[in-house]
Amino acid sequence: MGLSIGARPYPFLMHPSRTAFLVIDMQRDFLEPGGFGAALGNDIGQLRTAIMPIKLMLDACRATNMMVIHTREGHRPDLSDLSAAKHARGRFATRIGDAGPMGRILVRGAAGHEIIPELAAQPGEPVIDKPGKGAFYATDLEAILRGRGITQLIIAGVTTEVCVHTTLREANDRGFECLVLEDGTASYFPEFHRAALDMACAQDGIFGWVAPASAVIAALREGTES
Ligand code: C5J
Repeated sequence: MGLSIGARPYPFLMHPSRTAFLVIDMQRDFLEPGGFGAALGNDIGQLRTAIMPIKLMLDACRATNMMVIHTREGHRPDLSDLSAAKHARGRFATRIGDAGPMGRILVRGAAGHEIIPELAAQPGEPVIDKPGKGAFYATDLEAILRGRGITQLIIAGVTTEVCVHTTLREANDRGFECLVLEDGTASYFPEFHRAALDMACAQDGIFGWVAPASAVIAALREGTES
């Protein structure tokens, strides 16, 4: 029994009561001017295409009581959970922990660390603060998912080839079935976005499935288990 979703490389059988919608790092620091993404020289406009598909998916999950979890990449104010290697990466003037227009970059409590207002978490939706790229590294995400009996993840957020892909791989190795939303993810580099999605479902689903948000939303709305 389950809901059949048209996906690559073949239909995904979703069981909503065992599925969580995992929204990765839709933070002001990545999507708004003056944040970490912009400080690294990226065109933040590339990421904003993911906002509406995620919003529609959030609406559908909330209407059908499907579990929603958000993540935020960032660090403690004393930066004790920031490795020297991550801190030193890149050769830009502004680094993690430095002051920016939205407060200290990628630091918990700063305005830039918050989820963009359009996609803010609702009461009861866990928000996982993660110091790494993967959402399972140094977090209690796995315990929360296991505690709720979750076996399937619909993954969205930014960026496709960095935090989304790292999380997809971590989840895959932990035995979760994963579907990535192709229009609910985005990259500063469109060619990386396309390649990351192709990599996710190559070899008959090496890491999982890929589908547009509309396919998942239609199945959820229809709700007819096959
Ligand atoms: C990056 C992320 N790209 N959330 N973080 O540094 O993908």
